[in-house]
Amino acid sequence: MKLIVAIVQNEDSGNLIDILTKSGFRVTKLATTGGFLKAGNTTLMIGVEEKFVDKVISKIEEVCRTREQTITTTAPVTGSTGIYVPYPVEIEVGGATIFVVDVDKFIKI
Ligand code: 2BA
Repeated sequence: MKLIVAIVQNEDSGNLIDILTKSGFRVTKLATTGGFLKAGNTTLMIGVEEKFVDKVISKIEEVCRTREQTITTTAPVTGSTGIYVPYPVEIEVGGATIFVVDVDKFIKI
């Protein structure tokens, strides 16, 4: 058995959970926060037999979009003035970050 851990954007999570559950997969949703943006995202845990891993990944690919996000960073005005000015930088977030890990034991009581 494998555990798929998928970090997705909040905007995609509802849709993705619906599609996965309708396809017969079980999903646990965790509310998480990205370390870089310090903004909310969603982590999904999906336990599946190995033969279904690619199917789940293709569902994630179907739903999760890459989005541009603007962050503000700072840079010195000129070398030695000690003055920093904020300026916007575009970054690309998502579609999804996916980890597939081996499950040693799966117990349901
Ligand atoms: P965050 O850490 O908030 O990162 C959001 C986006 O910021 C990233 O999108 C990436 O475009 C950018 N970014 C992150 N670290 C950066 C850095 N050191 N320099 C420049 N840009 C940086 P994604 O790569 O799509 O990642 C989305 C979210 O997935 C991340 O949110 C984090 O929560 C998770 N994630 C990504 N890679 C991970 C990893 N190796 N381990 C654990 N979580 C990861």
